[in-house]
Amino acid sequence: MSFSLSPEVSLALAAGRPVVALESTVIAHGLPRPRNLELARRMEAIVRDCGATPATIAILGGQVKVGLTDDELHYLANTDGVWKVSRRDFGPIAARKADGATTVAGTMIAAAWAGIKVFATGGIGGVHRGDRTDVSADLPELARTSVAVVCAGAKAILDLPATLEWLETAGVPVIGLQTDEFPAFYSRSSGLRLEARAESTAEAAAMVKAKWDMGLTGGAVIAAPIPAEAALPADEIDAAIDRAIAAAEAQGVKGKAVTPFLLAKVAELTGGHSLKANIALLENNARVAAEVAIAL
Ligand code: PSU
Ligand code: MN
Repeated sequence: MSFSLSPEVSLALAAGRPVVALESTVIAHGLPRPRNLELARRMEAIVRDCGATPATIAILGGQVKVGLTDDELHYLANTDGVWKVSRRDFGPIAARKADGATTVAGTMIAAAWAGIKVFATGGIGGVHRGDRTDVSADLPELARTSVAVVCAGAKAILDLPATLEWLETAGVPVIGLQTDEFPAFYSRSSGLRLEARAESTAEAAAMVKAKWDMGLTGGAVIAAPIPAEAALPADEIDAAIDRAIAAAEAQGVKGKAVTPFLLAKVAELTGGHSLKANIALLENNARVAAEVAIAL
């Protein structure tokens, strides 16, 4: 079996205690060193402080690990050449016995295998603005795999209206946590209306549970806006995103390299403001996800 649980996660699941899955692409490809390792440790600590067990997911030597040791987190955060693993990559990476960081889609697959229902990330992937044929594998995964994903919306580098339309067609509920709008990752509002608003993490959990209790499979998006004090003004971030997308097109950046390239470019163009915002929303999402896992 090429999936394995850490002893801590295994015990928590066996005892029916709440567990929160955490992804590793944000560690290996989404944030610069050494902020990536600090953030990974911080998210685990927040989940623990809230009373749930964190399960960071990655692939080491071809083995899918659900729950990492601190040494493993350190390795992942500081090693070059770690694969970015989405659904299509599981077979090749297992056969090659390589190391990989899981995306939202990849993390959902491993969480579902382990029986973990809630997962915290920064922002889900979606339909890209520059090239609309570039649709993140996160979207079809949300349609098929029964895990609730807590995020601050889709990354603002994306085409947010097209991403929401995709989710609607695929039947994925998008639940706004104390908001009627789809949050825009670095800022709290996008102007895009959501139909499902939850007043609390308990209500968001109830909406997801009701879906699954009715026999409807597939995931859900729980969208928590970035905390107000960390949000960036829309005009500052929009200008940086436009320039980042133009740079990606000019340099011919393609495929799975697009998202890491844009995130790094936006961080550079905002003088690190976007990085600060990204870390604040990730920490907030860890707390929200722990509350949802406890309520479930
Ligand atoms: N959110 C972040 N930082 C990230 C990502 C999301 O704040 O690095 C990652 C997630 O792992 C997501 C991936 O699944 O980007 C999407 O990549 P792509 O667009 O290539 O599907
Ligand atoms: Mn893509």
